[in-house]
Amino acid sequence: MGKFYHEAHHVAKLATLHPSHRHLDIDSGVGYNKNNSSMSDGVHMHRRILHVDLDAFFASVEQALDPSLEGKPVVVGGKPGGRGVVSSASYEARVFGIRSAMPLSRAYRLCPQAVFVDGHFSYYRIASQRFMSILDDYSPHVEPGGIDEAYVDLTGSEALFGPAHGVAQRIRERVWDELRITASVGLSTSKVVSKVASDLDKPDGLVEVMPGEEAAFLAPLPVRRLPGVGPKTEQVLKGVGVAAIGDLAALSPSYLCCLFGKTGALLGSWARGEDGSPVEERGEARSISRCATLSRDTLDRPFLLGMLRYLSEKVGAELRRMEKRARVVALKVRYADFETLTRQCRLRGPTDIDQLIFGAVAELLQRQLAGAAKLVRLVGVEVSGLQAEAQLRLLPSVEDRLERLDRALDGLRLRYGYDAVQTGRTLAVQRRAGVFS
Ligand code: TTP
Ligand code: MG
Ligand code: MG
Repeated sequence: MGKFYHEAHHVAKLATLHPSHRHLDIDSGVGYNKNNSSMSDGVHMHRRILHVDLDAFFASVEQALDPSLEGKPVVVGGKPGGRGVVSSASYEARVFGIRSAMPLSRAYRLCPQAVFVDGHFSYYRIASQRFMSILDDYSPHVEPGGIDEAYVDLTGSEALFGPAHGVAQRIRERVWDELRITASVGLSTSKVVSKVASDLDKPDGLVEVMPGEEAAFLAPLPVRRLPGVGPKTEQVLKGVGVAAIGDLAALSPSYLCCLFGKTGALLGSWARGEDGSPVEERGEARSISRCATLSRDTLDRPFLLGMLRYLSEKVGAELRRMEKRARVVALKVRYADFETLTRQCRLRGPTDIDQLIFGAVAELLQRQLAGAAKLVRLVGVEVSGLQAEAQLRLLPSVEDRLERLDRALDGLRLRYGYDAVQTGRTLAVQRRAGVFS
């Protein structure tokens, strides 16, 4: 296994914090319009939307994991004797006509010397997450369109990152640098046009469609290139003499409605390069929680506080990993008779600091247990009201120092395990309950 992927989930965040921008000799791809200037952006405020899609994704990860597969035809989907289909074929395999969704037996007949692998889905997940987090560095508006592709809205980010074309190029370089996978990018004023563009010069391509050129760009392409046009739609269109997207664009909305119902009109607008749909933000986690059922029911305060400290640290580490801060902290208590309650409080400001989360939850516990007689069976810590990390403060504060300390501990624990560093409180818990094993 490539060491790189082996440790991928550990280094993911480091890589994002310290982006490497080493120059790479990557083919810069073709531009549909050689004039890459986006001077008109300031005047017309055209949207600048990228569609980024990784090339031969599963097969490329296999090649990155095992360098002996580099440059070889690789087919992911299973052994050739199997009854499955190809999920991904490297571009070296595509030369032989092998494509996704083709029966493996047929792929084998086309290219018996290809390397057939079952695939490693957990690595595809890791690579996908790392890919998405690279995109997150350039825009808050990143909408995944599948495991290996996403739309990125760069509108208005020129002052920060420079022209969108350069950002597209940097993203491609970083994906190669950090994942050893080539990415193809389409850049235009809409999702639909960028999606078509990213597919046009695969692999390792970058195609930019200038504002105002959308319809002309699409017109000569076969209708199958348009999202939403599958084999059936293609057949119907062929039946009425439509083969190119330009022919489709010329049909009236009412005629398209007759052919395809409501979606017909939409197809017509897409064919003209008209698509105002926004890049949706990702459905993010709304809360983070960790709880623990105690090894025995208890009312022992130091023990319960130690456990809450441990859970606060877990929640805090997850917040820092997600680069989020929380405004609301909640305590969950389940008593021995299974009565369960949640108490929450709002913090003065959003935080990702273990000590502040613990402080809030400890206070809630003290209040909750004042005068309580029932033994506690489970405790939990939950944070919500999540928001992106605040901007840097001008002057370093106590909080900044605490946060730096927490992050340093996160790093140590990633390498040496949770037990490597403990506070007095959690040590007390470990001695008594052995909970961290
Ligand atoms: P795609 O991006 O459609 O294909 P790809 O990345 O393999 O190749 P391309 O260079 O043309 O983008 O799909 C991404 C992954 O999804 C692909 O690597 C494997 C999986 N997949 C399947 O399992 N079955 C399929 O039929 C398709 C199309 C994809
Ligand atoms: Mg792909
Ligand atoms: Mg894809």
